[in-house]
Amino acid sequence: MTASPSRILILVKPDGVRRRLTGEILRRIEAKGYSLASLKLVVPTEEVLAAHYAEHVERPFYPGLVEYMTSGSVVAAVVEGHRVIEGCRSLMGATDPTTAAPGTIRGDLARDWGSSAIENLVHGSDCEASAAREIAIWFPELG
Ligand code: IDP
Repeated sequence: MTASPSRILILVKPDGVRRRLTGEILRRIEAKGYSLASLKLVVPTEEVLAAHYAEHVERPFYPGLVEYMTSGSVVAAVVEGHRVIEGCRSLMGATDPTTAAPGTIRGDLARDWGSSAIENLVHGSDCEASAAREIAIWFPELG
């Protein structure tokens, strides 16, 4: 018997949508073998971001992060598959795109533009608990 698939919340951030990389980012995730379960285009509110980035609200870079994340549309997706969190985190690469490994989404497609928030194209939940929490924030209709 196969274990039930894990889920992850993926966001193509505003720089990814603006640079027309949504298809490329989702293509890499699908090409790896994971499945899209839900998908939508949204302009996030500050309330959604405060919930999503609750661990960062007190950090000095938070105002810049909100400015970045509300600068345009975001594509939100629920992606499924066995060990999908590890798999997508590996595809995404490290937070800092300057040093993210070549071959990863951030390493291949993102760079530092000198802005106050690190623009790195994509978000992916870092563990099962975060994924459940973030999916409930971005897709309350699935609850
Ligand atoms: P992750 O997205 O790789 O999981 P987190 O540490 O959860 O990284 O940070 C969330 C997001 O906040 C990052 O993807 C990046 O856009 C931004 N960020 C993180 N650290 C900094 C920083 O030191 N300066 C500016 N922006 C940051």
